[in-house]
Amino acid sequence: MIFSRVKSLDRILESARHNGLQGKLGAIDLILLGIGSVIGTGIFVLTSEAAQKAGPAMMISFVIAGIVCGVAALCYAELASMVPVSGSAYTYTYATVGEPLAWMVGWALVLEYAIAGSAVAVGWSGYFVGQLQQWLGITLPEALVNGPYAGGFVNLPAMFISLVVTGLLLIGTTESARVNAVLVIVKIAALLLFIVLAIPAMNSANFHPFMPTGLGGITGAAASIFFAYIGFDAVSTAAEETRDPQRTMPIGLIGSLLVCTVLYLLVAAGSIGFPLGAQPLFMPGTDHVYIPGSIELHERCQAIAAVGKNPLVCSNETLAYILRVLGHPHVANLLGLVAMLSLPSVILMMIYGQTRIFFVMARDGLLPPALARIHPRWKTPHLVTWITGGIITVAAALLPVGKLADISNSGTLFAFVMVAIGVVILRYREPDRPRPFRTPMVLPVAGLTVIGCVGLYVSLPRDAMLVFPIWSAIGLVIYFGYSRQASLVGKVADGTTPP
Ligand code: ALA
Repeated sequence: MIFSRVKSLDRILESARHNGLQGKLGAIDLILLGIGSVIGTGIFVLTSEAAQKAGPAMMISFVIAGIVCGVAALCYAELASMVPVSGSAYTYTYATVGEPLAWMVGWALVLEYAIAGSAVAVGWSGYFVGQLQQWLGITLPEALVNGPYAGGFVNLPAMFISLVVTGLLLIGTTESARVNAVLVIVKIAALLLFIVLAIPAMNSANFHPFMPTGLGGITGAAASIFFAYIGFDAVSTAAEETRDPQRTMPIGLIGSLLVCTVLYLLVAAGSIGFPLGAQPLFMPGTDHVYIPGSIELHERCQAIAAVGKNPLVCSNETLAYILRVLGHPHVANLLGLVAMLSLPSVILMMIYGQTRIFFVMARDGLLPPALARIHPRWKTPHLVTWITGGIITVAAALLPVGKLADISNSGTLFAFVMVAIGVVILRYREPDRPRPFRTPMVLPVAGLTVIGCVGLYVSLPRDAMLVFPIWSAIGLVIYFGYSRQASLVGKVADGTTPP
């Protein structure tokens, strides 16, 4: 039963032709869309969490996570160019292994996109709070800028930004894509400025000890910093709004990931080499490091700050902090401002990706059809946008950034595995279907994707690892309780609806 109800590719392409969405985006728009969703909280904030887990060896963690995303992107590119319709991994799974697993992927993508949106909103909040202090001298109460798991009550700035971005998306894609393009350019400029100032100031002595937490620390940091790379697949969710998607999809996916990987490695090197280094904080008398985002680490950081020190791993606005230590306070404030202005574009892409996946699932009958309704004036799926915005706002209000990122990673890793399996199945099942982009060395590349994703998943903290099976179990109850009966593909198979 688990491999039942495979949706034919021709049928998928046919239903996309009557979608109501408009094809407006070109290759450059897609690369900007990709970079817009990839560069965000991961590099601007989670660099310090990666340092807390792996120390200077986080460089290796960045490389591992980049390789896993690189091979996954090669698989995505083949499917996105063959099946240029909204829905990304969900749609590909529907066409390869069938409805139950497609539902599971769609359900897992809620973790990827919605929870990632929340993580970025919390990352934004850190920069916002820092900027308020730097420019206006205003310090917001701790209880109102941290959720309960990070020693506060509610993260108000994160809630605020989630709601603003939801409103922006309701107005429509074109306006949002244009704003996104400007912000991406500013964001890249800020990272380049960081690299230009931090790399020459690097001190190689700070790279020792290189692996203070051993191999376990490196894989743990890779599983978390994986978050910094996700989002490139959001490009594929925009397929139905793209001109000439067969050509532009692979360019958008691989191009955006390449640009980001190069920038990340340089930023990571600069962060390790700066005068204070990137060594983790150990619990006194043990060889265990504090868990990033935990109340214990928060308290230890406050105690250290009270005596006038502030290690990298305690900073909520990592890159700006490094520049301050390097003696560039104005550039640091500028970078903080850029992060504050540009991270919302990442939230925007996450909500955008999520709404389009809900939209396609509703169009397939797996979610109530009202969700696929398009707003008459704005031409956007307004109901799903509100629902997604609501989920993101609540999660951002309550949880710390690292936990949200880890949870998001667990769903993403599952989706990547299904895409890698899907690409191989389709090679065997439909070898003659035109493939504008072919994944090179498909078996080793898909195999590496699966092994890499499973390896990263088992390296996640235990609570993040547990969220995924629990979330999937809830998903299965909804599938067998509602979606299986309501599915259009199912109705065609039963003969209740003509094909
Ligand atoms: N990769 C995106 C970020 O780091 C989700 O914010």
